[in-house]
Amino acid sequence: MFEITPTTRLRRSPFFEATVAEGVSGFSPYNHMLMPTGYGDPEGEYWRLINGASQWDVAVERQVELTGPDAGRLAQILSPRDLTKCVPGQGKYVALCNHAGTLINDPILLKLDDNRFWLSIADSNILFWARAIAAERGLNVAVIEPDVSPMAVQGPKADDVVAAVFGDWVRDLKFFWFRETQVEGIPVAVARSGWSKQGGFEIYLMDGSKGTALWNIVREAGRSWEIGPGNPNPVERIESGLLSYGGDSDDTTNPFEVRLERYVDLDVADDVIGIHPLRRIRDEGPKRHQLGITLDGDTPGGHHASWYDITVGGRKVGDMTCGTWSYRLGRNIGYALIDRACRPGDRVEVRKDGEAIGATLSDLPFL
Ligand code: THG
Repeated sequence: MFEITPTTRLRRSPFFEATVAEGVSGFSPYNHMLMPTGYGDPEGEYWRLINGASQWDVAVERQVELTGPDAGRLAQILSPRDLTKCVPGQGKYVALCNHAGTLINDPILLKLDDNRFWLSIADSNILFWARAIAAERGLNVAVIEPDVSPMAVQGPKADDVVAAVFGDWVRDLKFFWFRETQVEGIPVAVARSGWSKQGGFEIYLMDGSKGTALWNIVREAGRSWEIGPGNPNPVERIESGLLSYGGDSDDTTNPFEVRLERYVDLDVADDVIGIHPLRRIRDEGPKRHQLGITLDGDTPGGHHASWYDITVGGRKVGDMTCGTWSYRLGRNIGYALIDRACRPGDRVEVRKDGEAIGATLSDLPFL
């Protein structure tokens, strides 16, 4: 076997040492950083997320800060979701598109005040993109990466853990809303957020030298609820229907194809990037859509590291973009990015390692 050679271009998170102390067993590059991908017990880590509290280093969700008089204008130009009603302390899930209406990232936008926003990004370079757009549009705004690193606490016990650290006010936070505060002198923002459907929070560390300290504060507070380490969980997120940008999307995917139409407001201003092609795609109807797919058989299969062709009668109709063994369903499930003519209930084949595996399409989410 081989190893990934360390370089300064594959940045470590402020929580890196803490995750090593927890026994991290793997990493994957994400946004030019190392993202923990497990702690040696995939099934145990899954059930901890479903039944308890799971602590994640998600500093790879890097922040792009927009600051200045035109920060709000730039945020709206970048996002085809109407932001006029977004107020300080509120976050929103947004679908960034390019000039062709192709999805280029799906960040959470946090409005800190009228002149300051964070885009908490998925895996693509939005710092370069936002700077280029700001310059081309002549906007008075600085685009920088602040010293901000998210840590997630997810699962049904997450409310108790995070309330034990910060107080009961966190229980009243609405989804994607956040508040700036501090714990033992460490500056943070606490948001109800996270890439699972089990509920929970994200704690945005605002001092990268305090990663281990913050990790251990949460870990200690979580003892009573048997908190333990985890990571954005590929099994739970597929069961729950969450999108993985760059995993389930390719270089031509638009938001309508991957169930993000709720986040596209077609009547935003004409200067919003991609809005013209998005209006046209909406009128004509997207060519593909995203469905669930369940493989025949009940032998646990592995995770996907590539897309597999989906065929009907030997003809390719789409791609299986992700797949996993579902512990709760006892089946191999995944997503299909597939011709609009294919419908839930249809039978298809997945071409995997020279085999044709029978499968059935379904609506999402699975659970
Ligand atoms: N946390 C932070 N930044 C992130 C992510 C995160 N950046 C990248 C990536 N994850 C963004 N992707 C998503 C995708 C879906 C959701 C959150 C982040 C999500 N969706 C819910 C749903 O689809 O049901 C609810 C959306 C809504 O109600 O608007 O939660 O995890 N900091």
